[in-house]
Amino acid sequence: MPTVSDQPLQCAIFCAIVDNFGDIGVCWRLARQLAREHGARVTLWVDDTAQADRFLASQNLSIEALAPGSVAIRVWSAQGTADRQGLDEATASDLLIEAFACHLPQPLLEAMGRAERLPVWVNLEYLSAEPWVEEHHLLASLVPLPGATAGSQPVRKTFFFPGFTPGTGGLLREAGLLQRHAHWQHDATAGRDRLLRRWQPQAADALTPDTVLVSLFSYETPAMAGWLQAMANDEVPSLLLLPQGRSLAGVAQFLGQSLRVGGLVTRGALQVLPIPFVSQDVYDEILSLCDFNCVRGEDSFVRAQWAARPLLWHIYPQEGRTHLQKLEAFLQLQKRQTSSCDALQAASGLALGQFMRFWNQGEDCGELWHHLRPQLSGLRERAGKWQQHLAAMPDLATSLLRFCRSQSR
Ligand code: TRH
Repeated sequence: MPTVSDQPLQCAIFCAIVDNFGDIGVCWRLARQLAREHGARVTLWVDDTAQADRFLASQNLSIEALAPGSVAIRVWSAQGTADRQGLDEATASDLLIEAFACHLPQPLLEAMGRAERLPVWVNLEYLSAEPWVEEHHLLASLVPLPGATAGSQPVRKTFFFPGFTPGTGGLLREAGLLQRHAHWQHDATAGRDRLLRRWQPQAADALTPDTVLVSLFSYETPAMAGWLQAMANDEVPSLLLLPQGRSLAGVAQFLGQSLRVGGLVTRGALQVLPIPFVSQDVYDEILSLCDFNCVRGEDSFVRAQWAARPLLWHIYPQEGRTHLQKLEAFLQLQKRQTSSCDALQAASGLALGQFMRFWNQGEDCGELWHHLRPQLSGLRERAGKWQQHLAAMPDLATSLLRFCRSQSR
């Protein structure tokens, strides 16, 4: 049985980087919070150092420069870890997190089979608002370890689901995050000015009080052109912040020209400002200061909810269009939870839901945007209520540690 003493909690997180930055983005955020707020010694095991390096560079970090005693980043593969010591350390941890069902390497399972004391072993699942998540959260499977001594019992691996309701593990939310948003939003005009001057003073100078500030971090979709055209045709100006990534090609195609960071492009009432891929902390500030955020995958989607601003979720496309069910589950849950909103806010919530369905099915959203854009202030209030509702639940890192302690003696 695992034990957790007064010593700092030792935690190993195994992350397989499938694509993009979502897997490492979530694991890094969790690792950092466990270390900073809970004093844990965390090793984040990644299977792709090149991608990890790229991600850390975007966070102005490098593997070598990580503060000793907080989070260490090391490499694993299906063959195990670089040396035996790595396997021993992971086996000796108090909490072993297998992120997104990444399948621990066989040599580690064998080392666990030989160990006298085992960590609390958790499979951290993907985020979903589907109702079955509550039923599956904290279910365990019994895993027979290879090479375990005769008569030894299979080991419990617990499925830990992030989620939006108290019956789940909650969402990643570090201490002070909501206060930071409140601070940024307190004087949003000055904040926007400061933010834009980082990349293009001209964009800051052109900003008017009625400019709709939008951020776009999506996957490729044919829905994009109609939305951009609607902003270009609108009677109020929009400024689109476009971080480097997969949205770029679609916007460039719409504009009919190549784009470079800091190069402001104007089409009618729409201005487009390509910006660098910034650190997670600066990205939070962008989400906070924009009137509307298009986000994707898992982590940016969660961060936009903490920013309490209306969002468009470009959900990670899955085979068999199961992602559309996930989108619907989220929309329905949000509708139920914000039922105390007044009739206007409720109606604007429905319009936003429709916009997300169209976007995720690659349909033209232009007309919908004309209808939606004037409702942004009502949607903002609704997003604020949703943020408060979510913040009343324990955050994911705290829930994980509570679970770990409940399993220890
Ligand atoms: O990158 P994503 O699409 O990630 C994922 C992965 O594709 C994964 O395989 C899939 O399973 C999952 O989605 C559902 O989107 P996500 O989750 O939003 O991750 C992006 C990360 O990048 C997030 O941590 C925020 C961060 N980010 C920055 O640090 N700077 C930036 O400028 C931007 C735009 C994002």
